[in-house]
Amino acid sequence: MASSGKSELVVLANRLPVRKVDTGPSGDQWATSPGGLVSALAPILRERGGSWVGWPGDTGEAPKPFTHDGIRNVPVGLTSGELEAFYYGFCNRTIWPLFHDAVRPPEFHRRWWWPYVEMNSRFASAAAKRLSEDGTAWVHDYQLMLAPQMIRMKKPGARIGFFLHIPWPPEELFAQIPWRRQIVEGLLAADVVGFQTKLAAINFARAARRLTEATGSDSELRYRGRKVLVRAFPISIDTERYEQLAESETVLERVLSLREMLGPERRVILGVDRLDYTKGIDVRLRSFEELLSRGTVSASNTVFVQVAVPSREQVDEYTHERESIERVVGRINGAFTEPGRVPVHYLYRSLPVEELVAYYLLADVLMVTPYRDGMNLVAKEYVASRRDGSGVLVLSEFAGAANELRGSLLVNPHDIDGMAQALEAALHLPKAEVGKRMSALRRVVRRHSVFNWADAFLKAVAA
Ligand code: GDG
Repeated sequence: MASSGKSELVVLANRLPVRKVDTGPSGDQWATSPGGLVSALAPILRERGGSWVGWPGDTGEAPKPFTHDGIRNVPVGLTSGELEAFYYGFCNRTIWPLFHDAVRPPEFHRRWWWPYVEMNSRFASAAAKRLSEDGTAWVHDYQLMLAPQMIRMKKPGARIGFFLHIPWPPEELFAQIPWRRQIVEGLLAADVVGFQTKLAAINFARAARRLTEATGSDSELRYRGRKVLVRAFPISIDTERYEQLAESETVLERVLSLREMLGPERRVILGVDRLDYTKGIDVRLRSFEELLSRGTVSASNTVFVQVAVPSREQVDEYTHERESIERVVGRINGAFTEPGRVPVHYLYRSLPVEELVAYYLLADVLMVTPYRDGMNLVAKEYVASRRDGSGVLVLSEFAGAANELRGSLLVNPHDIDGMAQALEAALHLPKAEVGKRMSALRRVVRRHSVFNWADAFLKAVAA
């Protein structure tokens, strides 16, 4: 912390890195939220006396700034109306579908846009108040695309970095949004605009040249006399943590008991996703159904475990998606269950991380088949957990992770036959081939952790 009480580094993200676990007579009790981003940024923030600006997770008046585990948390409040319009509306019914190739039609409403502007301004003001004159602000994700410009206005001498966790859509799609120019201008005030993939970076640079007076190349734009670096910084995971979990006693014991319960003779296919219509859960299950109906696999020799973590249940498209997935699960289990052997185990809940890793270890095949995904960390976590070099990853060519994880079996998630074929191939891949592919995958994930990612991003912002 600088002597002025200001921070050299301020992170802005939709959520704080903590969640409230209790409110007692001694005040609110907080616990650090699990997740790669928090583990990567926490040590950097602690070292630099940094602050994290974010929403604490419930509506109403925001608590005063507080320090938890060595990090200064600066809560930004949202009323329930703002949550509805800003978060469930503009963020999750306009931007989210539009930026994921419009797999659901995005909705454009002026009544959602203004709360988006207002919330960005609230986050930016809270950050600017904390930030030293030449400090660094690191803004995260699609909820805060106007914040870089708003911070720049208050702190012209600051270094500002923005990282988008989701894809940036092709030019023709992005051009649909009525507020396209404001969004691009919001981002161009940053010194570095980072994306998961090169394609996303190129899409952004094209939009910037088309919609604003920005000039320059796909990797470096000039805008109002400043240089803006536009680059891919593929995010990763805390690789060591998954490697350690994968050899912990709790996890290994759980693997044994789950194997016993699922049927030791059965091959296990796994899917793990937030229940989101971008993740392609339905078509993935239908490709398994295809193999069951052809008799290639049966409930007695194969089981599909699908973990679907509840997400954005207030948005209609998510309830529809859930209903549609549950119909497919019911249909498959109705048609193919054999006494004591259910083909699809569907878990609509979040699991403790030890349980999750136990499933990673049980799975002969992991299917990650989103229609579009910024990166997909589940794929990388699976690879990190497979220390013995076994396991096959079936991966959508439309996930950012496909650029790096070349040892996977790549599929088009819209193609049921192609996916059924890939799944069958995955189940029958010769052992040597499995080992070769997994060791190629493990080299990538071990070489590049979320710590390297954060380091590379902050170095680029400081340059
Ligand atoms: C966005 C982008 C990008 C899942 N189920 C459980 C559980 N998880 C954890 C996984 C993983 C995380 O949630 C999901 O991350 P993904 O990357 O797969 O997907 P999104 O949530 O859509 O994330 C994405 C990411 O941001 C980072 O930039 O990769 O493209 O859409 O870490 O392990 N964790 C626990 N129990 C579960 O049941 N404990």
